[in-house]
Amino acid sequence: MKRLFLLSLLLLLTLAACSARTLLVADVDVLSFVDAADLEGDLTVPGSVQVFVPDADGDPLTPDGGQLVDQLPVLDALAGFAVRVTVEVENTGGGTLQVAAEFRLAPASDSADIYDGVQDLKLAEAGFQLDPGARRTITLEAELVQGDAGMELITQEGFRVGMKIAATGASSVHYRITGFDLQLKQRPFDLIPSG
Ligand SMILES: [Ca+2]
Repeated sequence: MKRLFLLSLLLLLTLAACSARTLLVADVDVLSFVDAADLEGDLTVPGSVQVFVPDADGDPLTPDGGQLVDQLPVLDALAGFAVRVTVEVENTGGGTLQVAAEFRLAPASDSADIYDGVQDLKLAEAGFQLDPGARRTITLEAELVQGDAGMELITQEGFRVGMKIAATGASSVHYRITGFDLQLKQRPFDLIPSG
């Protein structure tokens, strides 16, 4: 898995008005850093199957450290964090499936498992029934501001993100991550070097 370096993101900083305050916003397209092979796959569902993406340990069916986002010079004083992930799922078999998905945030040190509730945090989840032949897009969204649980997980050492997609039933499913966008927000004052 490629590591996600954000030093160049300083070039991408754009001014944005937010609630009458000016924030510097770094937009990160995580998909552009993830190997294409990690973005989609097929699962046979004999009962219950879970897939963890992006994959960090060579087996998408086992929990791992997800995607490390590091080298974060803009995070001296983070004012906000937002994420929006879209995953397309299609029931390619003959049985009805129950599908559930969740998005997790973890500190850089949580390298073994960002899905076990130790150090990490679930920021968003969704679930629904998927009939044979049906296709649906899951959207997972979350936004954090200063003081929210989870903001302390994002430090100069970086942070980790990932998704768990679970399917239950007797069928098969094709999944594809179609969007994975992060926003890191900081007040301009915080960017002034302290010397
Ligand atoms: Ca963990």
